[in-house]
Amino acid sequence: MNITHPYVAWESREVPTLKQQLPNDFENVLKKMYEIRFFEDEVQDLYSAGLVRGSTHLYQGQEAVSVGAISALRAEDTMTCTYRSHGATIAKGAQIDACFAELLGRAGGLCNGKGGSMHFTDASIGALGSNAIVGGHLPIANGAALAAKFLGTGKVSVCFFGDGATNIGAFHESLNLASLWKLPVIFVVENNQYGEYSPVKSTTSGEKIVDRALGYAMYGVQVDGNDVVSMSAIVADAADRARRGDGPTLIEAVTYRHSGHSRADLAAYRPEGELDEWMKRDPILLLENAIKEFNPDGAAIIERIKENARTEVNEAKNRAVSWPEPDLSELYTDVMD
Ligand SMILES: Cc1ncc(C[n+]2csc(CCOP(=O)(O)OP(=O)(O)O)c2C)c(N)n1
Ligand SMILES: [Mg+2]
Repeated sequence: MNITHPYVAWESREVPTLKQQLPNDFENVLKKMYEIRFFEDEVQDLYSAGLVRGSTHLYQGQEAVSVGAISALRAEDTMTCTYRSHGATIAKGAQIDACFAELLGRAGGLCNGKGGSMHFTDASIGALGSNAIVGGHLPIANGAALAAKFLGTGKVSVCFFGDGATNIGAFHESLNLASLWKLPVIFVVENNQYGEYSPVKSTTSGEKIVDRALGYAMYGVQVDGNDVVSMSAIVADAADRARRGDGPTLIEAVTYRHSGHSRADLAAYRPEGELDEWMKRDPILLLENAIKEFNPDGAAIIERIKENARTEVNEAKNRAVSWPEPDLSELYTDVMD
């Protein structure tokens, strides 16, 4: 299928890559990616130690998507995401100790320890919520965008969701309305190749998910989600268009989750060698390689940033572990009756 429709004209656009340039602020970008990676590695350990109730969905391998996207946005822009939420929420600027505390059910957590892994939310930084209902947050992203348009704040609403969500009614309803009303939304589908346990090709019609933009007269672009420079450039363009009043964009970020769907899933359904191939394109490795390529002191810079991130994440975990659970008198606060 060869689509040459104007709305997917970006297919032929030159997208900058890590082979050509570093992110402007490459030290901070790398640090954020390490923070997310080390955070998720710690979460795996905390979960195995029985300290995390419920399940968790880890983000290792997808760091460049949210870090790249959010690096192209303004602090006041809003963000919504799925239950695989730790990465996007940290990328948006959440305090890491408060994230650990939320997972551990401690007071001082993002939601006072009452939401857990699948409900990371921090409205003070524009992280408007993580959602366990697949596709459930796309209408919420539209709502944030409608508010921005109505109030004239100039804010953009970025919405991260999985490939599986593109088969849900709320995806289609939200894209339709966002396009019709020219809402300042950026829909970022993180195509990590799998739904819960099924390969995307076994559940999703069409050649590329991004082609679905066409049905809603919306700009769409497929991008290498493991290349933080490409991610950032495409989101910067989408944000410009949104702020100009030209409406939403669908971005398909092609990426891979390194671990199983959730902690109960060993991902035995993956073909042999697939993970190894993707590990060669680990988004952190790609950025490290580019830093070494473009900077004679690259290796030393990388080591310094890595150690800083490791120490900060470790200290944040130790703080959160020492915090108390919410007081019993808090049982009925922050809940709906
Ligand atoms: C409406 C709804 N249907 C089914 C589920 C069960 N479920 C949880 S995660 C998931 C897979 C979603 O895959 P994808 O959108 O690709 O996101 P990923 O987990 O890969 O990030 C499913 C079917 C759910 N939570 N909500
Ligand atoms: Mg998926």
